[in-house]
This record gives sequence, C-alpha cells and structure tokens, in this order.
Amino acid sequence: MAKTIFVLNGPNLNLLGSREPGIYGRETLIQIAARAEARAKALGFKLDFRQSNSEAELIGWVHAAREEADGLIVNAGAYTHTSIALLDALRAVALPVIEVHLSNIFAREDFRHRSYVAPAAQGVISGFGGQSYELAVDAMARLLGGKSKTKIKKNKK
Ligand code: CA2
Repeated sequence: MAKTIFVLNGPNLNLLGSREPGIYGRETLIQIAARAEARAKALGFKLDFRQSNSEAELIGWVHAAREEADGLIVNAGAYTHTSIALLDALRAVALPVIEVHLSNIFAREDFRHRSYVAPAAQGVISGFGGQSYELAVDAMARLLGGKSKTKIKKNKK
C-alpha cells in the first residue's frame, strides 16, 4: 500500500490566488495541491492535503498523523513564527517533518526569520512558490524510501 504524507497548511493560505500575488504567486491552494498530488502519485505516495485557520485543528491533525501518516509536510503560515504548541506537537509525533513556505521567509520582515517549526523538521524549503510543495514531496519521498531514491550503479571492474 502507498505510504501517506499529510500536507498541513495554516491560516490564510486558503486565500492564495486572490491577493498578494507579488509575494505568494497567482496559484490557488487547490492548484498547488493538485500539482503536489501528481508528483506524489508519480513517486508512489498518497498525499492528504489539508488547510485550517485554527491552531487547535492543525495540532489535532498532527496528533492524527501518528496513526494515519508516514510523514508530514507543514506550511504553518503565520503560526510558523508564533506557535510553541505546534512545535511541541510536531516533536511528539515520531515522523519525518518537512517545513515548507511559498515565500523566502529569510528575505522578508525580521519577525518571519524565526520559525518555531524548524527545530522539529528534517529540513526547510522556502521561496519557490507553489513549487516548494513539489520539492518537499521529492524530499519526503527520499526520506521515506520511495521510487525517487537515487540508485548508484557501480561499474564492474
Ligand atoms: O510563505 C509562506 O508560505 C508563509 O508561510 C505564508 C504565510 C506567512 O505568514 C509566512 O510568514 C510565510 C501567510 C499566508 C497568507 O497567505 C495569504 C495569501 C493571500 C492573501 C493574503 C494572505
């Protein structure tokens, strides 16, 4: 059976495509999800793509991932910069976590440079717009041992 990757999206990401195209691009979250799902399918994984404006709901999904998922890709939106509760939840779930952002948070305001999610993550992908999610799927597939694992052929001497 295909391994499942939860992709959790935080507050206001449901507004993508409608405002702030200069920062976040013109794609909607639904379009981003479709591209990421196609990438996951090609690599033999299943995505469960979710968005919530509620910190409590996001934490509930992290808890549920313990039973229902093999890895987590998280764009916590502004909770990235505020939520110790989300950090604690991500640390408690013994699954690989990849933090993802549409924008390059390090090229923006100082308050966005700090991520409370990052200490719980294997890595952070930030600044590639909707493509950040596809890159995160690639990275997660490698962590989980999917089809994208690089095979090095040794030459017989
Ligand atoms: O770059 C990212 O992915 C962010 O996680 C997006 C968050 C922001 O608070 C983080 O610092 C970086 C904001 C998402 C809000 O998205 C909007 C989209 C359209 C209109 C208004 C907000």
